[in-house]
Amino acid sequence: MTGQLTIEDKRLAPVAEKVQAGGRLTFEDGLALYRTHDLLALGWLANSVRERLHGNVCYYNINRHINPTNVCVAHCRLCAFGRDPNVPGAYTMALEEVFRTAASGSTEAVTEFHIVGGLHPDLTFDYYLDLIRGLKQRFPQVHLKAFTMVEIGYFAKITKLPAREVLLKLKQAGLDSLPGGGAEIFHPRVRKVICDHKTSGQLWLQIARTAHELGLHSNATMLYGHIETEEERVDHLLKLRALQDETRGFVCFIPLAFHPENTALAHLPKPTGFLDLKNIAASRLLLDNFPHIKAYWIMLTPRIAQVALRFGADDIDGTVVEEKIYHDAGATTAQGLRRSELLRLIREAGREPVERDTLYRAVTRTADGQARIDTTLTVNV
Ligand code: V47
Repeated sequence: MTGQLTIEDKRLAPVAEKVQAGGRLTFEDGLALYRTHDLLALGWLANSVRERLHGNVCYYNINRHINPTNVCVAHCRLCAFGRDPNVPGAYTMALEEVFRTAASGSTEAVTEFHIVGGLHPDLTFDYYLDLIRGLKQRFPQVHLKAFTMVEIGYFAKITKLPAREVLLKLKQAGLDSLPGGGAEIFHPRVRKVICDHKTSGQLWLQIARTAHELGLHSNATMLYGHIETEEERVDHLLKLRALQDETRGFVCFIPLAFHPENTALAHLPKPTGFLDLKNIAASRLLLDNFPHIKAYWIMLTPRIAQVALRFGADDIDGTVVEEKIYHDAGATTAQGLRRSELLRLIREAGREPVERDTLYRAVTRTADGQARIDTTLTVNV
């Protein structure tokens, strides 16, 4: 493999040797990945790991996002989605509306609902339990990936229950796994500026640990391209890697590009395509114990997400149907994509599309479009 790799940046050479020998990268190696401009060498290395793990397969899913409320007490500077109650644009769905929304907008049977929302000052924890129960009752075949660690921390606060109890109650109600949002950058210097009142990085990790201990898988994210340093990115990734060594509960990592429009950080420049691909590649190389790296097309744009499939990513996410968080922050991508469009992106990149469920089990479709999940497969770690 070395023969095919031309390294322009000599600082990458020892890192490349380590990667090719299957070794674990250090903090300093991580900095070298972020500091290089030799994007092709970086991408080649990440692609070699991606192909070692997943061959030519690229995963996608048929999913639907649901955001029950945008009312939020956190007022994060990074966010354009949250609203105060009773201001123009603020909304909170009654449960029947959530159930109606869940059933709407998809042309074929979804296998996942991705449910996240604001930290609402008045909704009780029962609202969320009833939401999960109601969805499970109406859509028993759909995987419920709901509530970030930040929302779980907030439910613990309003109920005065330990996070473990909150998670257990949600699990009993029908919660299947948790999405990866709210992680941002764990370092307190950054959190103080971009999401001052949010769950700390340490608590985010602790809640993820607890969820994994209870048998709930989760994803993880990192929000990049705002005020964070390269050191803070590497620190974030290595904290995730350390927790994954303990629990093996993370399924997928999603680097999220910051969209500044309509946020209190609107003066910051937008992240570039170069930085997007660097983050995909660096995370594939540093997170050696994460099974999957997702190129979330909504935030990367389908164009960059497609290229990312050759820079370390093995997943392009899904149909989504209705995205609000990025679109409130000025995303110009579509709110959803049809399966045929995802297939085109994947095939044109020379990858073999495989429909998956949330836990990366292969999905086949019956003649009438219903999903059949291959339950003999476990999470592909
Ligand atoms: O936690 C909020 C980010 C996240 C902005 O688990 C912003 O499969 C950029 O976590 N610009 C929510 N980002 C999205 C998320 C996610 C997305 C897709 C798949 C999965 C998964 C998880 O979006 C938030 C925050 O980090 N965010 N505002 C913004 N202005």
